[in-house]
Amino acid sequence: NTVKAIYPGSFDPVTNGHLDLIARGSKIFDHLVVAILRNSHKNPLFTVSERVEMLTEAVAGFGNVSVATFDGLLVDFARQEQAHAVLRGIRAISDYEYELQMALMNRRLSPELETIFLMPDAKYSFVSSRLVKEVFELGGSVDGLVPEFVIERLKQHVPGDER
Ligand code: COD
Repeated sequence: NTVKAIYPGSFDPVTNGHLDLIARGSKIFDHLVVAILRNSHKNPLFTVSERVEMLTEAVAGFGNVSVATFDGLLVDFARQEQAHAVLRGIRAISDYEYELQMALMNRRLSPELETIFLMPDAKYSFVSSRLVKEVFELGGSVDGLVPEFVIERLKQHVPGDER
């Protein structure tokens, strides 16, 4: 009996907080699928293919982690993948309310699919894709918060960046 989980998100871009969660998830589940939402209402900085490339590079060291994209409802994608669980991260109390709403809505849509929450190492509890982008765009350092190759990609997206 193998247990498969989906770790869904925007990953715009992947951060070391996401990777901390992926590392924890890869130890618990037999297979973990990191799934990037395609049709987000958010206005992303990176295209879906750039996010796939970055995540693929980031998870290359894990034998049981793959990268996919999905459209539409997460529960439909999970069913299609024959996944047993959804993995989500809780950084602070502020994440909890939104995560609880989604988990309970997903349970209503697909009662067998469990949402499992893990918390990252405390040193990543303040890291978000949104703040990484904002700090970088305003000239601040994001060293240690995202993989090196993400910093290289961020440089390509900020016009005239001399770093
Ligand atoms: N440390 C640990 N975990 C973290 C960190 C960190 N520093 N940063 C983020 N995380 C966690 C987040 O808490 C989240 O669990 C996950 O990593 C991904 O984060 P994001 O921000 O990339 O992803 P979101 O929150 O934008 O993803 C939202 C979904 C794509 C999952 C959601 O919109 C969805 O399922 N959409 C599909 C349509 C659908 O089914 N809608 C109904 C939902 S009830």
